Order: sequence, then structure tokens, then C-alpha cells
Amino acid sequence: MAHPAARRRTILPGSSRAAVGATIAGGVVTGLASAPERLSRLFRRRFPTVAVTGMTGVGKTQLADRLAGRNPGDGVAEVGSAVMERRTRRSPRLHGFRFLVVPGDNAATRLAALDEVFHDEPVDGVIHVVANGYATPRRTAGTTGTATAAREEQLAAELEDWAITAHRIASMAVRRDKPIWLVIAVTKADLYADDLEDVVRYYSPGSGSPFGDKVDELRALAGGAKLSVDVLPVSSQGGDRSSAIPAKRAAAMVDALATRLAQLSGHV
Ligand SMILES: Nc1nc2c(ncn2[C@@H]2O[C@H](COP(=O)(O)OP(=O)(O)O)[C@@H](O)[C@H]2O)c(=O)[nH]1
Ligand SMILES: [Mg+2]
Repeated sequence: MAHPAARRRTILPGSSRAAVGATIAGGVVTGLASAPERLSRLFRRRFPTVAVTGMTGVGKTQLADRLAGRNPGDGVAEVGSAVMERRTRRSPRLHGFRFLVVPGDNAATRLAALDEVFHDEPVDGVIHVVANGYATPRRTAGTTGTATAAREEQLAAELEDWAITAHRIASMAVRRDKPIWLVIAVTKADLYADDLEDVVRYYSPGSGSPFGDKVDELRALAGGAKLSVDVLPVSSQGGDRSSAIPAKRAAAMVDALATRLAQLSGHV
């Protein structure tokens, strides 16, 4: 709509054509300037969003980096983050993903991030990352107790963290008609390659394990038809060819996870 001032100006003889020309040119320039931004907003909206949750040090950032095709270590290499990290996996025909990595600790920012992904702008799916008690402590302020005790503590911490996240997923699921999916990514598989099957079972629904029981509770709360649950082993790091999980196998595990995400999102 013409601005009153502009309309008034067009009545004045002589200046009318210039005023109209300026308005049109201005409109075109504005249009061009905002087009890429609008376009990228459109793309972002079309990519399914995925919350990446899990306690600090389990390997969320590295996994999101691998899924996004980023070189781990391209950015900050610090373990643990107080802010939400965003990664995009770009694939042809809009078959990409937007990953939102929720901080593992730091109470206030974590709560805000959980609100964002599970309430304010609910995500399409969730990757909950666990590491069989091999979370890297954020602060290495002296070691207490034996390695086994430390791992048991870490497993207990994973369970506690999962209880909080599972509760948020349940309330998101009951609020929505749309089905959501959950992938429990059992990462750092290179650290326990020989026990992989047992470890995956520990994190699986119906396993009778403390973690499995909580997954069952979540499914009962959310409604089985509304929430799909997958448990997939993965490793963001591979060793050399002699290692239990060589780099090639680690890459294949990341690819398998990405393929499953695509299936869950109806991309394939
Ligand atoms: N061995 C092994 N270490 C890993 C793997 N993924 C991550 N890490 C290490 O675990 C630590 C924590 O990883 P990070 O992604 O920062 O965890 P976050 O706090 O959950 O984001 C880092 O030192 C990583 O190098 C993995 O698959 N295998
Ligand atoms: Mg991180």
C-alpha cells in the first residue's frame, strides 16, 4: 500500500515519475536482500529437528558433528557446553536434519534448552545419547575410588539424567497428535566392543534393566503408537585397523544411525 506521504508527493508535477520509480526500485532491492534469508528460513523449517540429549561427557557433540559431516574438533573441543549447540546435516532434496544439542549440565541453561526443544518449538525426534558409564567427566579434579566404582556412578548418573529427559519427552508426546521418535544412541562402542550386545540390551525396552524399565514407563505414559523407540550402538571414534572398532566400522555405525533417522522422518 502507498504511504500517504508518497501519494501526496506523486500529485506534485515533475517529481511524480521519480517518486514511483524510487518506490519500485526500493521494493525490488528489499526483496532481493531478504530473499536468501527467507529461503534459508524455509529450508530450516523443512528439515526435521532433532534434540540431542544426554548427560555431559557422553559424546553428544561429537556424535552431532559426525552426523552433520563436521570434523570433530572443528570448533570448540571442550567437553560439556552451557549453551545449545546447533548442527545441520545437509542432504539432497531437503532430506537433511537440524540437530539441537541440549547442554548436559549447568542447571539454568539446560532447563531453558529443554523447554525450547520439548515445549516451545517441539522437535520431530530425539537422539538420547548414553555411553555405558563411559561419560568423560567435565572436571578431572582428582580421581576417587576405583575405575569400576566411577563407572557405576556414571551409569547411575545416566539413569538419573534419562529419568528427567524421559519425563520431558512424555509430556511433549501427550500434548501432541503427531507421533514422535526416539533413538537411544549407545555411543563410545569402541570402549566396550566385546560387550556391545549386552550393553544395547541394557538400554532397550523390555529388558528388565533399570534403564529399560524407565523406557517402558515412558512408552506407557506416551502411548506406544505415539512414540517409537530404537536402540542403536554407535561410535564417533574408530581405532586403527587392528582395533575392535576400526575407523571404517565406526563410520558405518554413524551411517546406519543416519539411515534410521531418515526412515523415521519419512525421507526414504
Ligand atoms: N572412545 C570414544 N570417545 C568418545 C566418543 N565420542 C566422544 N568421545 C569423547 O568423549 C568426550 C566427550 O565428548 P563430547 O562429544 O564433548 O560429549 P558431550 O559433553 O556429551 O557433548 C570427548 O573427549 C570425546 O573425544 C566415542 O565414540 N568413543
Ligand atoms: Mg557437548
